[in-house]
Amino acid sequence: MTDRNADLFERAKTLIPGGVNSPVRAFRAVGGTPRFVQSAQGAHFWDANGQRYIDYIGSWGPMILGHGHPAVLEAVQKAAVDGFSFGAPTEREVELAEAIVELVPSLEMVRLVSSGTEAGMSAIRLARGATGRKKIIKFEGCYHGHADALLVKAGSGLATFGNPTSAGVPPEVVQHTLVLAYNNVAQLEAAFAEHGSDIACLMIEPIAGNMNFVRASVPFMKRCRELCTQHGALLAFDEVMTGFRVALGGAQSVYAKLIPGFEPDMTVMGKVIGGGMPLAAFGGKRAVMEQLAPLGPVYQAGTLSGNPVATACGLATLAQIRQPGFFDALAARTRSLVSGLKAAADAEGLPFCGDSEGGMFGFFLLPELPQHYQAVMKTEGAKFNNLFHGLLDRGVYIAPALYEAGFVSAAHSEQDIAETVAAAREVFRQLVR
Ligand code: KE4
Repeated sequence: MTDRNADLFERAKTLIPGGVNSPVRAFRAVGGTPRFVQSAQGAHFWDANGQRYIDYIGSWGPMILGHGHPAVLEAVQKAAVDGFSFGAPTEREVELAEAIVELVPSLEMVRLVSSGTEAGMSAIRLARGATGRKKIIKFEGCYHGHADALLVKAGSGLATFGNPTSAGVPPEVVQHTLVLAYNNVAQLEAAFAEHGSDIACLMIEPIAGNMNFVRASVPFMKRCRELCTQHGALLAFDEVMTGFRVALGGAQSVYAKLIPGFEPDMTVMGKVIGGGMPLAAFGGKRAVMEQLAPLGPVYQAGTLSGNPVATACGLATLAQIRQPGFFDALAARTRSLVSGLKAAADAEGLPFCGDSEGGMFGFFLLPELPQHYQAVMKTEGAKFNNLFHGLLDRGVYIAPALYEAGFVSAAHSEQDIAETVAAAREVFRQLVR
């Protein structure tokens, strides 16, 4: 029997670099042949061979309701009939801005764009324009999209100005990007002591899903807030992954419960906000946001920004997740997955630790939860790759890279969780041999 995934991958590779339109999809970290998705429904998708998988990627976060939710499908179909794109303002953009500002109290205004990268890039430009400052702080292991200024890795000794992680990014472009270790208060304080008056913003993933799942500690997050306030820098939360995913109010609502009065100055959003369609956003206080064109001097624009079909998809998705009890149920289902995996790993004597918040989870084949990037990378890559393929062979699709988070949707049933845990137990048993 031919393997249509392999055939499609060979065809794709002659026309599309690496055969994919986003690198992580190529399975290069884990090896093997990517699964070409033919269709999806609920918590499952079917590949080009008709094989079913339980989907724990969900398009890397957007599909929080599961694939093909009827209310969302109906909203998108109706919007499409009314028009795909106008390049002119629409009522739904106002409705979506109202919903976002209502659900994320730190925001007074938002600007809709088409991708998380575009939102993050624009937020950085706005922070620099609004403060008149050049430097930005990011953390090793956090990913904020592929804008040049953010494609930096820590210098040789951390807390140096970044070195480009990508060819094509001139060192001059990243010379003002300071890369610090996540959860390292001493480095943070030293950076502000030295550069505080020239720092435009500190951008952080509050729960770092691009390190699989690493929480910013409360003391660390408190100091980020205090030092930004003290030095007049903007605290920018990159909630592209955590926004409307870990809680209705995003990760900032989680930290507001732990740190009285906490809120960021700016927020970058994406993924869930578009429900699977190309839609992202960035927002903040009015005084900062009104620096944006056409009002202010900071230019930012987009042909498909606030696209009428995408805003319909986002609004229909938000309408579902704001239903009473939605996040309680989702968080409980996600916790049951992580605790089931932990029990299975313990039963087989495999080092394993996991964590979750709302519908986002992560786990490590390590004895304890890592607090920063260097610790995350202590995971044995080969062991993770064997786990990935063992699960894939059993119809369970997790992220094809150890540094990526996982996502549970409202469509994942107790049976899906039970099947996943049973499959994992078999694979764990093989891993410890
Ligand atoms: P996009 O440009 O891919 O829409 O968003 C960039 C981005 C920004 N900020 C955070 C915290 C993100 O996680 C992302 C994108 N996430 C990756 C998965 N880690 C998307 C998957 C991919 O690159 O194909």
